[in-house]
Amino acid sequence: MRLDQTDLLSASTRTIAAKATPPGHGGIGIIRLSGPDCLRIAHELTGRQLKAREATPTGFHGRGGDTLDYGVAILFKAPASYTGEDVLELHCHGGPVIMDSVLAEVTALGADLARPGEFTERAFLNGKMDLTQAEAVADLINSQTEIAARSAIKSLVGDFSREISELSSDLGDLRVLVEANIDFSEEPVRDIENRQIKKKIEEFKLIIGELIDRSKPGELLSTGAEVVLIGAPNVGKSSLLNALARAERAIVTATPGTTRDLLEATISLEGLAIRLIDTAGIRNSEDEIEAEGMRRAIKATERADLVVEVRDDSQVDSEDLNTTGNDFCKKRKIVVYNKCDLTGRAFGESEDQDGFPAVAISATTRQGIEAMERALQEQLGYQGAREDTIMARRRHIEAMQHASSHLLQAAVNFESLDLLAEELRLAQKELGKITGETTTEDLLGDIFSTFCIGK
Ligand SMILES: Nc1nc2c(ncn2[C@@H]2O[C@H](COP(=O)(O)OP(=O)(O)OP(=O)(O)O)[C@@H](O)[C@H]2O)c(=O)[nH]1
Ligand SMILES: [Mg+2]
Repeated sequence: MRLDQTDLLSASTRTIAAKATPPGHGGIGIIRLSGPDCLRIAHELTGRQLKAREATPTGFHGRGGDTLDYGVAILFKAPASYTGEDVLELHCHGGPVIMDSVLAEVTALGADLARPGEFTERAFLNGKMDLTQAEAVADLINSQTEIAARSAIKSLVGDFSREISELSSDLGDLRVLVEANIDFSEEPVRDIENRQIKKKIEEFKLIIGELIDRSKPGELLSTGAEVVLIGAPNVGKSSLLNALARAERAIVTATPGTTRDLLEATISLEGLAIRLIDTAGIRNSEDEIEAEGMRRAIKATERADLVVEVRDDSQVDSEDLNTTGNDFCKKRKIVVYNKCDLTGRAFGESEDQDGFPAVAISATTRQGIEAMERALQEQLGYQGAREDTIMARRRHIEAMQHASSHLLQAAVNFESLDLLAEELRLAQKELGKITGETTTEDLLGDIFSTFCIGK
């Protein structure tokens, strides 16, 4: 259900303020306010009556009469603003001391510091955007690759919402047809209508299936993936990280036990951001620092999306990782045979003796690295973003899957019009969760709390 008028009123009684630009030194720093006190605060701070949507060069004055900064103020009158409320932007000089003093003044004049995502939350509550668009704002800000940003923009302008809304509205039409039949249930449902309804349900299932397929790469795009490189000392984990990152990020030496702590590098494979984590080599060691490094390495594999087990192909007798008591086999894993320039093993993708996907490479000559990149994408389930990839989140995909299983139930319960109507209603409700027509306060809290402050 869209939140009703009383919710809107209570949301807008507080005027909120936050820095809208990142901390640090910059040419300009913006403080943004939203809420009913914007006009009054603007007047008290600048001594002027601001005209809407006009950039006004002005001093920002403290209550004691001192000038805190000289900048530009812009007022956006409700409802033509980002949040749908009165919004005031104060463009200051971008230094932390100045920004802090102007923000402190604004709060002394009655504004509250905004919670993370509160501006966008208000935009949602005031009907300026639906929930997928609000989420796309965060995804756009957080996007780590150009392709991720492009997909987020499509969701932001409402492409995904539009597809869901159209589907939901068509589903609504079908419900009307079915429910009309319930009302006249003493009359047998005409065959032709029966066939029509069945056909429609099948169509909806196909459309949702296709939307889910287009969303899956999008989910990975928005979150990125974490891949941990693990293996015995000296097998070439750090060399592999450097080869994949195309930079000398990690120290490489011929001495086993070179890497002690976790080291990260982010790479982009066809728009997918992958956080690679290099780790300390696993072996039996009395060294306290090395032991802590290994503990961290094993911990890193627990939260990783994929483990890459690197083996030295020129040292066939090297200790098997699984004999060290750590069973990495439960994880999604790729085995990498490294140093194949020394052994002559054919470069490229294959399988290891336990059936794990394997790649033969040389981290130093870079042979097999492209096959390695392909294997990473395959094992992460990323087929590359297409023009129509949807920047989806897990909750969107789950809602679509639920809607799809209600449609399946609808088809099963076809003979009972009551059950059929109920399943269609539930399917429509799931779609409503995506755009935020049917949401709980908890869900909204979860979503907006992950935003940055000032957005
Ligand atoms: N010939 C050859 N040597 C390699 C290859 N990859 C790594 N090496 C060498 O193997 C040695 C160890 O490489 P590292 O990348 O430091 O190995 P590591 O697994 O990170 O080692 P630790 O940090 O000690 O666990 C270095 O002397 C590298 O130059 C390769 O593909 N071919
Ligand atoms: Mg290393």
